[in-house]
Amino acid sequence: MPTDSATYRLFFAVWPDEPCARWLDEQVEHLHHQYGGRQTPPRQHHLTLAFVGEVAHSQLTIVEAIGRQIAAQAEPCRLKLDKLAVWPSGIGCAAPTRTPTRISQLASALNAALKAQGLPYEERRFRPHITLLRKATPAEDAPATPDSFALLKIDHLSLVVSRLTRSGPLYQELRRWHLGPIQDGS
Ligand code: 2AM
Repeated sequence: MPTDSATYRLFFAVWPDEPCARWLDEQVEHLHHQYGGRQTPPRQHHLTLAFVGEVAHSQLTIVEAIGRQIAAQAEPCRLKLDKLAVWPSGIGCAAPTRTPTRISQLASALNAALKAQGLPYEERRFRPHITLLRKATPAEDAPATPDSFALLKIDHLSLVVSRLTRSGPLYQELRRWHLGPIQDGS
């Protein structure tokens, strides 16, 4: 049972559907073979739209209200994942060559709403990616362009809590809203 002093490490994200998740699983294998590192466990791949950070239990309802409102104002779209990268930070990821404006706007709207409510928000430029590896060894040779791509359906918004454990972060979806006008009163 949460107490008033409990804090939650939160972020807003989108989860891949089955075909996209399978494509990501294949790419993890390629990338891991070449760059090593720790693989993101299966079923934990996600696209972070806005990282919130630590918030108090009492602020949870405000974050939920932001998610519900922004999701209702957004329109579904798709993100074409067509490249792999290994960043100097050791993150190996799948990413889009091009980011549709709707997705950048969704990320900006979330961050602006968090800021307006005095909540923590991400100030760094939005760089859409799905983390596949951590602690990978970057090399001079960038990963080859995959011979296929996946379409990530941006049709919902999830509020996720991240719990740091000894074996890495564990993610739990707290809420999920469909993008577009509210239909079921949720
Ligand atoms: P990453 O995979 O590139 O680390 C949960 O930690 C999710 O929030 C991850 O997708 C993580 O991205 C993302 N994230 C974005 N900004 C973060 C930050 N400042 N600290 C931790 N995670 C962050």
